[in-house]
Amino acid sequence: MKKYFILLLVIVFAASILFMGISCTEEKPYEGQAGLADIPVDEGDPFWSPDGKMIAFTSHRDGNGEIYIMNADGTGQSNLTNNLAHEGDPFWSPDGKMIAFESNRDGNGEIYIMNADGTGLINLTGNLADDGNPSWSPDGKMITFNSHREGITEIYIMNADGTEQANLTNNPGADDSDPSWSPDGKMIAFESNRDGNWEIYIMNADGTEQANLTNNSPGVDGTTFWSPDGEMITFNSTRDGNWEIYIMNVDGTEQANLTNNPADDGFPSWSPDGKMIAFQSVRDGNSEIYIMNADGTGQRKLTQLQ
Ligand SMILES: [Ca+2]
Ligand SMILES: [Ca+2]
Ligand SMILES: [Ca+2]
Ligand SMILES: [Ca+2]
Repeated sequence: MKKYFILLLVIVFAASILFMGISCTEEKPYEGQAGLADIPVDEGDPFWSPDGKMIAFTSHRDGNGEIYIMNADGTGQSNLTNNLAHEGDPFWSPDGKMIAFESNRDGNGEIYIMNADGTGLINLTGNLADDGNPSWSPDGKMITFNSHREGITEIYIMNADGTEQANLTNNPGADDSDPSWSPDGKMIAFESNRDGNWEIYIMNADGTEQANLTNNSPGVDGTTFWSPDGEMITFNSTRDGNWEIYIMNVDGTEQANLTNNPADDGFPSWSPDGKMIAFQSVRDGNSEIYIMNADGTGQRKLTQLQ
C-alpha cells in the first residue's frame, strides 16, 4: 500500500538529507485518501507512454510533486506541471495524447487531465473530498480512480470528460484504492483492506464479482499493473520484509519476487511491448526510477537526483 511504502521512502530520504547536512523545507503532505499521502520522494510513479518511447513520473526535485516526462532511456527530462501544489500519479491516455494525474492545487485531491505537452489542463472531479490514482480504460472512454467523497475510500468510474461519476466498489466498511484496468477493459484490479490486511483484488469493470487474489499474504500488497497481454499482474508487497516488486498470474497463482533487494522497490509499470518493467527504488539512498526486464534481470537506474 502506497502509504507505508512512501513512509519508508521518506525515512530514507530524510536520513540522507541529514547525513548530507542539508536543510530541507518540509512539504505539506498531500492529504490523499486511505492514507495515500503522497509525501515527498525524489522520483517515483513511473508510467510508460503507449508508444513505449517515453516515461512519465512524479518528481520532487523542484520542492513539490510535479509530473515529469523523459525519454525511455532517461534523457530529456522535463517538468510538465510547474505548480506549487502536489502533482503525482501520472497515467497516459491510450492514444498517447493526454496524461491524467492527481493534484491538490484547489485544496484537495482531484483528477486532472492535460495534453502530453502540459497544456490544456482540465479538472475532472471538482469536489471537496480527495480524489486520486487515475487509470484510463484501454478504449480511452472512461477513467477509474479512488475517492473519499463518501467518507471512506472507494473505487469510482467516470467518463473521460468527468461526467457520470459512480461508485464501483460500494464497500463502506473498508478502503478500496489504486484501480488498474485490464488491457481488454473487462476487469479492474485494486487494493483493499476489507479482510484486515491489504490485499490485491480484482473485479469486473462494472464492480461485480470482487475477489481477493493475494489471499492471506502477510504484509501489505498493492499498486497493481497488468501485463500488456493481460495474463499477469505486477504489484508491490512487504511480505518478504521490505518492499519488493512481485508478479503473478491474473488468477493469483505463481506469485514471484522480481527485485529481491534489501532496499524498498515499488510502483511497477509494464512497458507496452511487455518486455520491461519500470519501477522506483531507494537502493542507492534516495528514490529513483529504474527499469528491468520483465523477468527481473537487467535492473538499472534511469534518473539521478540533480
Ligand atoms: Ca507541483
Ligand atoms: Ca476532490
Ligand atoms: Ca496482504
Ligand atoms: Ca526490495
